[in-house]
Amino acid sequence: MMKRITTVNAKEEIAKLKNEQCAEDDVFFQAMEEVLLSLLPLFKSDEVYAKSAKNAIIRRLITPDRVIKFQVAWLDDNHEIQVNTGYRVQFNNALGPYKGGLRFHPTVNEGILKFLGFEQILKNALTGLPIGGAKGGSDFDPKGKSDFEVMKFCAAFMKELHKYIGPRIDVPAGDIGVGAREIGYLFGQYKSITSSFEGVLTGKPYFFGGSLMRPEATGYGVIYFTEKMLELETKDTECLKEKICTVSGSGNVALHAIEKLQHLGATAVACTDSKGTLYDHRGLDLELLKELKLNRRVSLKEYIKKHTDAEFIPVSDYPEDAHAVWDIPCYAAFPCATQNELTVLDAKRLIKNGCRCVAEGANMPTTAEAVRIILKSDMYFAPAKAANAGGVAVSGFEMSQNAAMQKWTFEEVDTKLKATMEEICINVSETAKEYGVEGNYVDGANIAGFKRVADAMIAEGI
Ligand code: NDP
Ligand code: 2IT
Repeated sequence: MMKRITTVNAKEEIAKLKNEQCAEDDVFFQAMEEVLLSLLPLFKSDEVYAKSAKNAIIRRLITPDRVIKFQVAWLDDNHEIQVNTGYRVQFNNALGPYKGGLRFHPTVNEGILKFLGFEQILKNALTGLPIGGAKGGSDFDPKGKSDFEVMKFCAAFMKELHKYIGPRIDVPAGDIGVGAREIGYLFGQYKSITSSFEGVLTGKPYFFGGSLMRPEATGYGVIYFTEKMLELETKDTECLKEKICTVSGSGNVALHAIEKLQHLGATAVACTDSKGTLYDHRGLDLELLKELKLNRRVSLKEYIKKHTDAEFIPVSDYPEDAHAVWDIPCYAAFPCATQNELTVLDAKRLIKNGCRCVAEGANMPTTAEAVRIILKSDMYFAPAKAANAGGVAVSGFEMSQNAAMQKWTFEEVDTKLKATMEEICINVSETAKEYGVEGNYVDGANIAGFKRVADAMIAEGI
């Protein structure tokens, strides 16, 4: 008899996974559990997805197609050989070539990349573009390394990775610790090894094939999504205007989110780095932040040398499970640094301080319990896989431009990005409504993304 996916099957699947997981897989499990629980309204009401059990869709969706793990040996400036581990998790290519960023950070391990690769499948599906899901990276720490060392590392990393990627196979991009500099070095090495100049990476510098607006895309996209969500929920088309906002992180995503908030007349008063929270009640000086974090790559603490009445609150001033940035009263909070950086204590403080909206720029920045608390409150919540999809969407646009040997203008890309974020937001909101969970953008995003991937997997067979 045909096995049907029911609430019971999905719960069994979660229990089975819990038994199988190892410590490294904690975050992967957290991401999967959220998705599987979100799918329950779909399984309950939509007969078509009974088929997904017959096709083992859930099992296939949560199992990467392959996990590639390799040694990266490189020569540092002292002529010593350093050894790191490199990874590429090619998760699912039902909708198109594997696609997703590379993260260079000392915390990187297989579990983190599996969580990120899994999220990427559904995020990429939400963009409506023909791209599958993947993630990769290394435990290499670019901090404190010379440009030459970063180049040597990137070359050594690509010496192995090039075997597994290609414009129609797998197209990596940036993530934490990987920006235009690293993508440039990776691209140069790919070109040297293969003698082929092709769109094998996105996020390239503009003058050799990058798309205008790719650096801005994720941060701007988060704000476009939030604006649309607030418009749908409150009917106010200028919800963010003149509002106080807080942002975590001070990297690519955070700084461009702050920039777009400023364009819309909001005041971003706080951001963070791994050392602490910067609070400038008059509004952040974005030009200085870009100089410190993107050009000089130094601590945010340097900011108060110029703005002496701003405050820098070191991480050590707060307990491990709470963060100063979420203790600052605001209308909207934008976690844009890393996973699990907005905890239960933080969520409770945001609610107590009257915050109305949390929108995730980072991947899974809110802990599972904190999400539950926020969803129960009267706050609006924009989940990462929908809200931060602007980065990969513009990566998709870069792939189109490369394939067609074209260059689109900044305005063209921006218009397409805004339209994409609004379409994702409407799709997520309507899907939530259709499955009886109106206003729950977490369930809406998971169901809408899943349906697109499951439909392709069923149609393609095994
Ligand atoms: P960057 O490397 O440019 O910036 C990361 C920022 O987060 C830095 O301010 C860094 O602080 C801080 N940070 C990183 N790790 C930690 C940590 N463990 N604890 C505290 N702070 C930390 O990365 P991005 O801005 O590109 O990425 C930020 C988030 O957005 C990630 O979750 C990423 O997966 C997600 N994302 C990125 C996209 C992109 O296009 N780049 C697209 C979609 C999502 P410090 O400077 O001290 O290191
Ligand atoms: O998490 C993400 O969506 C990214 N790091 C961007 C991926 C991409 O391929 O542009």
